[in-house]
Amino acid sequence: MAGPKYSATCSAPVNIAVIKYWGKRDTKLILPTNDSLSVTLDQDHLRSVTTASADESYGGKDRLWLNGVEEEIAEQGRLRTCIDEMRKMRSDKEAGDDKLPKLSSWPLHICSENNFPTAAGLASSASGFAALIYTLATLFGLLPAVDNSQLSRIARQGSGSACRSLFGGFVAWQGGEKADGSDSLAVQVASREHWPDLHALICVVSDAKKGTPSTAGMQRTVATSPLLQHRIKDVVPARMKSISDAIQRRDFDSFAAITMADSNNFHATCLDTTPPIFYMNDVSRAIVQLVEELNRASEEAGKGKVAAYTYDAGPNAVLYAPKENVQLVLQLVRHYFPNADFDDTFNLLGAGSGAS
Ligand code: 2P0
Repeated sequence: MAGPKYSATCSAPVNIAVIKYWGKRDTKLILPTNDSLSVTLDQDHLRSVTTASADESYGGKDRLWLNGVEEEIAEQGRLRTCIDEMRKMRSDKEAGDDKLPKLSSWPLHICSENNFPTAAGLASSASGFAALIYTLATLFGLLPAVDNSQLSRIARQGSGSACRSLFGGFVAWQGGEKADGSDSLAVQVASREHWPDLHALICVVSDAKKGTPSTAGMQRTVATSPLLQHRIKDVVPARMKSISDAIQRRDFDSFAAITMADSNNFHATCLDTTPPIFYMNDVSRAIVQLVEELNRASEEAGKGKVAAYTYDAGPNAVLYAPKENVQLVLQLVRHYFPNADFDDTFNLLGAGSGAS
């Protein structure tokens, strides 16, 4: 039997924030309490690949398979919102050209897969929603008239961090001020090619599922943490500017100092939450000490920082380092943590170009 006439396959990589998103001012539209900034990783290593097809013969409803298993598309859910928004864009396009096939009125079949084990404890919602939105934009023939920032506004409603995976390189999510979310979108700060020397290492400290899911955890922080208010008003705005400047200058020392400070500030707000949220474990903290010690010794010898650590809503360490330091960092981490499971360490040489 012939396949569907209209289908598209695209992929999007994972991104790792250096200025963290933590907190929503609107939970339905997914509008953040602060701006954030991330590095999009290499397409070859950690990415979601999505195929979407539209066909009149599919019958009543849209269907979704995640890593081969069919999932329910909840009526009030985020996925429904994303599909509806993309369909509306297609329907507007069809309204302006009656020769276009009416894809907007046909059911969709969507299959999404990650090329990394979900058990690795690495967030897949960012790459997953970015891949979904880019694939639907391709299927519906919306590109390039609709640009990636416009698409990021929709990906954001799937999962906040997903808006940043539409772009490669260094990406800011401008939180925006408007209540309708129209100014809450991602922009590229610098391309990957701007700073090819910067590399990322992911150390899988634990592949256990995290205790507090981010969506629930961040709203508990919004509701109870006085420190978060300080972070939103006084800490993040200055850091967004200084880390963007550091990226423009390819200044690793400043980039590393801000990245580590922001990771620590984010985990401090988690600890300041009632009841407190713990994402880092003893191994995570020992890696912090190792990197701090490496940097101190290097700076004492008149050289720059060797690496920077950052931790998301889990114990796994992401280390950023100039290429020349990657092997040293990898060797030291393996040497000092021989019993930890670093077999899953991803050596990310290079970073990708966003959704494609
Ligand atoms: C980030 N994280 O900036 C931060 C750092 C975790 C720690 O974005 O509720 O999965 O889907 O918008 O995007 C995790 O939050 O949350 C996250 P939702 P998301 O990468």
